[in-house]
Amino acid sequence: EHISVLLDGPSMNRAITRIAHEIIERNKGIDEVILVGIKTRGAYLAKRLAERIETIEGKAIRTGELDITLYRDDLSTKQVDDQAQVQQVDIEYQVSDQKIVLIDDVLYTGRTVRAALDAVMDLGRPAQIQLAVLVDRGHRELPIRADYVGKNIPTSSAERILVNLEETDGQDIITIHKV
Ligand code: 3GP
Ligand code: 5GP
Ligand code: MG
Repeated sequence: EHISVLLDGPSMNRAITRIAHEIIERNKGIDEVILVGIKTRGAYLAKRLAERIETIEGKAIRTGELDITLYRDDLSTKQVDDQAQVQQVDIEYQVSDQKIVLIDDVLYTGRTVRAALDAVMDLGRPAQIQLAVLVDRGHRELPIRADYVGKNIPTSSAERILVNLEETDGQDIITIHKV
């Protein structure tokens, strides 16, 4: 099987540092910002972004987590039937009037993010919801886009992006695979 490396550890590290700076700049600081990671790897990325932002700004940033599972209906070729379901909401802060930055590893159809938007808006009325992803692989099925992108990687539907993080997989590396 042919495997290509899309992002090695140092490149991933630089992308996360850049996004940390972009989040601070766009929001004119972080006082009203809450980072919300989508489990599993999005939550670890949120923690890394929080650490970096805290180092740059010299103060704490609030974080939370969402657990969202995507059910793909294998019997149907109609992807319209896919359901992204929120399993758990772990945001201990009031979201009203705050700027929520959703964070995920890969953005694909947009269905996971749509479910995340619902879950956040069920908690109150945020001032803004923004989206940060490490990889945008294209193939959106909904009108959703990311505000912060580590790397745009055009893919075919038959390809998968493998995101390995130190916390979950022992090393930082992103590769692309044909399936
Ligand atoms: P994650 O929870 O860290 O995001 O969905 C379970 C895991 O499978 C995900 O880990 C994700 O990295 C990986 N995965 C690879 N391809 C896909 C895909 O097409 N859809 C989903 N939902 N997950 C995928
Ligand atoms: P979407 O809901 O946008 O179709 O898919 C986003 C979610 O599915 C992300 O949380 C991501 O983890 C996962 N996902 C979709 N495609 C891929 C992929 O090619 N590689 C990985 N690692 N995850 C993917
Ligand atoms: Mg994910």
